[in-house]
Amino acid sequence: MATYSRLPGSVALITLQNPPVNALSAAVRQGIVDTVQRALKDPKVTSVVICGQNGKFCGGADIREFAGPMLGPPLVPMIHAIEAVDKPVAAAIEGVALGGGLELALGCHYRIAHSKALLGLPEVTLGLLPGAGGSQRLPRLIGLTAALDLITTGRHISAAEALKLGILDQVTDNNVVDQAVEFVRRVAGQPLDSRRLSTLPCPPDVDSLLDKAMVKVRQRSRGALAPVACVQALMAAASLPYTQGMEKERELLTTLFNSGQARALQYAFFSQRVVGKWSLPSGASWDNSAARPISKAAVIGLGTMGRGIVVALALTGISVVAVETQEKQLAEASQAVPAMLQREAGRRGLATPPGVISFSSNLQDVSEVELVIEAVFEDMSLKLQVFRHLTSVCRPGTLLCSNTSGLDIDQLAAVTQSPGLVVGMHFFAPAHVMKLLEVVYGPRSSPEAVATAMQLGKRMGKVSVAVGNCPGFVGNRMLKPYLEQANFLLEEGATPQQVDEALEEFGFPMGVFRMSDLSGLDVGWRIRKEAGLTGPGVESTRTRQGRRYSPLPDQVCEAGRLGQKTGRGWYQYDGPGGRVARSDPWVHIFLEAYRAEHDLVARSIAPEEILERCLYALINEGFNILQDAMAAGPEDIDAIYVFGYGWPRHHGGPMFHAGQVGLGRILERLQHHHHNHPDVPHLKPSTLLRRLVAVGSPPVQKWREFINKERVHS
Ligand code: 3H9
Repeated sequence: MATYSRLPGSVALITLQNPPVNALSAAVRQGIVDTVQRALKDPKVTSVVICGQNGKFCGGADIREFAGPMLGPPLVPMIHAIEAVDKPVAAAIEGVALGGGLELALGCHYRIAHSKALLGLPEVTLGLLPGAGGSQRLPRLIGLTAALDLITTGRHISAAEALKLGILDQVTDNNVVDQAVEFVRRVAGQPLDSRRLSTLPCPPDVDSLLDKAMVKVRQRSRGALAPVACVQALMAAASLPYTQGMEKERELLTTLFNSGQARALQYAFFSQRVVGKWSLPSGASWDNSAARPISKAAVIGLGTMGRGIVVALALTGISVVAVETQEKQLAEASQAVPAMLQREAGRRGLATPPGVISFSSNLQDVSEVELVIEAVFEDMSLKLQVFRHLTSVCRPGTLLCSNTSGLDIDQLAAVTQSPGLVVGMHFFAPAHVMKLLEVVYGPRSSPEAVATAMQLGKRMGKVSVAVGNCPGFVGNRMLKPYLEQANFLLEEGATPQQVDEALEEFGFPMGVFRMSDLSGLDVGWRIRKEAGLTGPGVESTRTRQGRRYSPLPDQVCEAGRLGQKTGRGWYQYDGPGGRVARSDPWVHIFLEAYRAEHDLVARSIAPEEILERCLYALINEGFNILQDAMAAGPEDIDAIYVFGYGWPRHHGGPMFHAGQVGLGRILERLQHHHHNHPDVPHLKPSTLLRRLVAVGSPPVQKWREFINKERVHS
């Protein structure tokens, strides 16, 4: 797990070996302790280089070990022992030095990295802080301001930036181990005192930088504990001697480790990786289905979504034909898209955007591409028309994808010559920025088509999740009962602010009403009109199509209040396009009149009930989705909600949260609410939830196995 070799010229080489990222497992830590001892005792060794196998220095502590008892030598004394060695020790950093990996390097006397290496202290993203001395050594090396930035954001930085900050002593384009060996040979015999970071003074916080940072972090973290603890650890570094600072670091780390948040964030880390290993009910999966290489693609429709998709594709280096049949829209897009591309390329540190974009008003121009993404208006008859056209224009074998947020993929596939080559690609706005992509497979989509769309999503830097073809797919299907409950709560006496505040307190960036105002209330209104739920001739009752219905959002739209774009919606704004939501007396008068009209007596509703009704209805639909095999496992649902719907990451995702609350409790509360609202089917507990409770509420990691077993037996 750590090998030892003596190179000519008295240099000991210690190589960490724990694929794929050389994480610091118990065995690796033991290996390091043993090999460092060996180097220390060997009189022929004058200096030491520590490197990682297979082009990766170290990805940090082994996150998989966090769930069990601590075994093997602890990291902190191991790093102190390295720092105390009286022969120069250098870290030869290739690939990554993250978390405990960078902390190990900070314990070495010198750090030499390859120019392509990435460094960082991302513990905060796992609900932790750099707990192996990183919070105390880094500010001593690079100052408080830079350390604060790296530790509270967890961002990965390039070797060039790390050199500039003073984390690295040298950056090379050549073999990093050779360079490090040469480096330590050169410095052998020089005094090491100034290289031992723990012995250096930490710059004091003269400008109350950390107090100001604490205020900001508390505002921004929306209930997340780790960013606050990171600032507290830096405060300790700035105000206490090193040993006491380390004690504070340990104390804060223990608190975080024992918090549900760290478990949730570590689960979120692994679910992001689990969804990449997709599988379909047919048995096709990531490891038995080959993706096609894509170098030329087309996007049809250059509205907001289409433009974002063009940019996302071009950034991967794909040549894009961007088609828009309306001349005005095409003219606007051909101005806007290159500017968007340039901006986004700049933000990603690319000097020139890699892809080539050509604009056209002629659908014929897509005949030579390998993949088409249709992004026209969300209207089935229009999309069918485009697909009929595409299947006659494109060469055989072209993959046809639809950017839809919930329409039937199979219906689109049915009008093409090769239904197996049709999949949905549900992007989220803005498509070149948002991380989530739902890849929707219909009953006839081929494994190759799914594999290609998943692979393309990955190339675009997205978290791609394969989902089944049902109305709303996974994300929007679950959103429906959530929104529905929010409306029912208004009918019963809550205000939009009370609902939003409860959800924002839970950690959502925006409550449902502020979010609806931002996206535009007419989007849902149009969908409800198409579904025959509202519109001329439909009676304004609280029951539609045999179930409870709230006409409140329709009536708000009928009053011309479409959200931020009209300056009024559930809130009032300074004017059309205004961003700051203020309570609107009109809404309160409107709600009172509505309740009077329907003989509803307003009651005071506690935030706990708001959360239960909204979140448990959403979670219940998640169980229905798992039962219907529209998502392969709870991790898929959780990744969708964390990356696409603003679910607070420190709550892991809706299904993880259900496990944390306790499945028995969720079931009991759903039963209670369904009893009070028997005409709301979404509150009726899902059969899968009942079955899981009946078998003793297994942890979320076991649900997939349980569901698959049940499926085999049914
Ligand atoms: C820490 O260090 C705490 C300390 O301060 C001290 C406390 C006392 N452990 O992402 P990939 C697995 S906290 C275990 O697909 P990439 C990963 O699950 C740690 N496993 O590859 C996956 O497994 P599988 C701070 C890990 O090339 C496989 O490796 N460190 C770890 O796209 C490949 O991963 C971090 O937060 C780990 N530390 O990206 C870094 N890391 O094949 C976390 C990865 O079974 N890691 N795995 O699905 C990363 O950010 C990325 O994995 C990395 C590679 C950039 C390294």
